[in-house]
Amino acid sequence: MVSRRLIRKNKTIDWFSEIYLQLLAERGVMPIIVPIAEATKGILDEYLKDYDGMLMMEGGDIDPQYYHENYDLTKLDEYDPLKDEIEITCLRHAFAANKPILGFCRGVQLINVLHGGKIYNDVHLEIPNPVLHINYENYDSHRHKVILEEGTPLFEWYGQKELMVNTYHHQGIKVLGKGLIPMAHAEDGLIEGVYNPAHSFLVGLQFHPERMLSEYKGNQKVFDAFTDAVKHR
Ligand SMILES: [Mn+2]
Repeated sequence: MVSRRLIRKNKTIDWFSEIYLQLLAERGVMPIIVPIAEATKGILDEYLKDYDGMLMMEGGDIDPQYYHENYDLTKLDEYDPLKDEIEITCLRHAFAANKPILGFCRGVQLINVLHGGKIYNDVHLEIPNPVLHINYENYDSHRHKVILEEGTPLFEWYGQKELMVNTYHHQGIKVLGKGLIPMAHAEDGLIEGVYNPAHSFLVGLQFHPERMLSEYKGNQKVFDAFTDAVKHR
């Protein structure tokens, strides 16, 4: 898991959504957080020799160079080339080593890029008649519908065809990467969940089960499935 650098009260802080730490620790998995620091690059290879799985969380926009598009970098939100570089190094390693991978929000977008897919720079501008994917006034209470695909791990975990999910993203999967299977989509057609059946465990969700834990039993099952894969390697 890689941290996120934010400016708070004019100071740079390394931030991490602590609910992930709790959910993993509750399942007997000790999370290790990789800091966004220049020096991390020099020691990353050593640490990538011994780990059991990779969780990629939310964050700012991915540099479009990683999906071969030219875009005005000044238009990106929270552009952090060092975070991009560190996360993509980690993900490529976990992918090549067939280690369990779970991604949320930016994490699913990174997974898509890893598979050669492309990203919408702004879903609300580029998708015709988009549903609201982010409510800037209130991230936590926002919900929109997703429709699950039967026969996928996501459907197995939730056991129902439709969910109302918490999302807060302005980017999203535009062209699905090779080898990824869609598991859920919003009513505007945007893919909100993917997996790669050829990998030991590789799941990406655009929505946030960790922020709506009391609403569906399936939310916990997402983390059960990931940590089971991590522990049984
Ligand atoms: Mn959404």
